Amino acid sequence: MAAPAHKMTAMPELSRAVADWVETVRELTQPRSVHWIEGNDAEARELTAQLVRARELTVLNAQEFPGCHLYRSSPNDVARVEHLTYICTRSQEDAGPNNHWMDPQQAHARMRELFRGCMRERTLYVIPYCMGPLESPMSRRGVEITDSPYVVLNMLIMTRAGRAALELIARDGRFVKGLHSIGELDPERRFIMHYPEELAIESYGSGYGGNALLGKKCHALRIASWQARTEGWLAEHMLIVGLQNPEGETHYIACAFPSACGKTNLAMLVPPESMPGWRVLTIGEDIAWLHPGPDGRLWAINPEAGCFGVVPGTNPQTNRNAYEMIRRDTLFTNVALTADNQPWWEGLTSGKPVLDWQGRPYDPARGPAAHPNSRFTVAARGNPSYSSRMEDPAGVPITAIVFGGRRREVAPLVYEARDWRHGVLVGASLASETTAAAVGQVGVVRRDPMAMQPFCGYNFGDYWQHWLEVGARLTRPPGVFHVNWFRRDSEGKFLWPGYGENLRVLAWMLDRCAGKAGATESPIGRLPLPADLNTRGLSIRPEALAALCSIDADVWRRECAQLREYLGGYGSHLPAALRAELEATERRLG
Ligand code: GTP
Ligand code: SPV
Ligand code: MN
Repeated sequence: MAAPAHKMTAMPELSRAVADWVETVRELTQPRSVHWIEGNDAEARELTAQLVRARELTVLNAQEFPGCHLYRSSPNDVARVEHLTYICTRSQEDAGPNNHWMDPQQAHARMRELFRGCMRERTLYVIPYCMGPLESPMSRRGVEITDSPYVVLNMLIMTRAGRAALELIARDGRFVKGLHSIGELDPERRFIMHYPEELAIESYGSGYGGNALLGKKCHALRIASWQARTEGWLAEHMLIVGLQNPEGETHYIACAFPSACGKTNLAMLVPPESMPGWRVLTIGEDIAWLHPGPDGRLWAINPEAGCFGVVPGTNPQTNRNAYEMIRRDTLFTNVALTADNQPWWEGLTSGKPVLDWQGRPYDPARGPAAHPNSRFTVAARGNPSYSSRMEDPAGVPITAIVFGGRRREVAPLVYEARDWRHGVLVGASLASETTAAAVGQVGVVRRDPMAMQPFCGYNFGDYWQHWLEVGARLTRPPGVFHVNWFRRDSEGKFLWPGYGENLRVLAWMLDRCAGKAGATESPIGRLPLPADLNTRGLSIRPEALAALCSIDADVWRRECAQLREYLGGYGSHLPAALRAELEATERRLG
């Protein structure tokens, strides 16, 4: 991406629009200096060295974890803050009951007071970035201004950032303006504001991932979902993965699971030994932008360039690819440390923590050693199952869409929607136990339609209508499925082994899409019988498998009643077709 230094123009000269905006922000925030991010390796190395000197980053054991660093956040800034995240549209109805709303003028006024003079003694960084391959017509650009060098390092990994992105902005003229300051890291002075009508974001008071890396959830989901609605595409909280079967045929699927419910792991799944010949090609692991193509299929790109993944639970048995990926050039946030400076987290089967995620001597009485939402930031290319199709400007065609939640009961291992319209209801019905990815209680079931509850930038009622309309334009729509890897027995143990074994379920889906595998009609959709799944080499009790492949009609009647009440909250915005689909399901349940 870097051009030879002697040929470079000063970056502000590339785009007047960006330079003017930076100047306005400089006057408001009063930084000591302004640094335009070029996006080359030397710059990243220098920023890293600077943070190491300032003791904000710790260099990890260079033999075992070469190029890796640890960052410890403020203990009160470890997750997304949904209660402080707002969609600021002129009309509250456009934001919908699914979002916190504030009047845009009121929000701007409030944020202006927080931002005033907030960068004194700090450097203001300008990060031009591109979401999606530089050459793709589906890509979109933005500029993040931040006073956090940690955020800069993350954005350099997570997006295509720097001069090349700014050149595209100069050509195209349009960009999302994202203003971020860590402020005082005071939870009482923290807001994440979105202005979809202005293509603008203002974030203050947090340095954590989704609150602060503005290209990610703020731009690529909340703002992009709004744009996607007006332009006829979809911006979704989905992984994208290619599955090559032993015959050499590859199909791509996109899966929407809520935060910390298995997208990264599925996107880089390691096939079980008893399924030889299968290959996994990772395209994306958190966000997908989906466009109807001229061939009537749905085409997907991954707007990101890296992964910001959950650390706990990662080990060579659960996911060898993930474990190998994070052993070099990785930025760890809030993990524990061993005596010889290796990162440590719950779920590792070797090593032992001496310092916890806050840098205190580890004391099990104070809770886990690594924060449950500790994260790794690493380039997508470091993944052993990385596929260069990720750089394809046309994206990849999608054969199946999979929704999934974390449900200890109710939802079976897998079921198939009857068609796209029913699939939209299945997506809208998604519910999942909350996780440590957001501040708040963990483990309570909440509705999380399409895994987008925290991320949809507009009224869910209008969003479901948009899904129906996108589907109507597809002559070869993907099959739609629902999965649950997280069913438990009465002792609280997972019924399904998960991880690599999930490929058995995915293989069934692809066979269904090809019209090959068997299935049984049920009131909620089509389920496999245990015999329809490839269970060769799988160690599972037959009763467990039978339980996973069945539904309890009473429980589902209750589930439908709850869904009906929830959907009713969207009033006249709820598409009639969804109400009709729900009624049909209720009739089938009797
Ligand atoms: P976000 O980055 O928050 O959007 O999360 P994600 O959906 O990418 O979740 P991720 O793959 O990081 O998984 C979150 C947690 O679930 C980790 O602790 C994983 O070890 C665990 N997990 C992932 N897949 C499975 C599975 O198939 N079964 C079980 N039991 N746990 C899983
Ligand atoms: C999630 O919470 O869904 C994440 C992490 O992927 S964050 O970037 O913080 O949104
Ligand atoms: Mn996510």
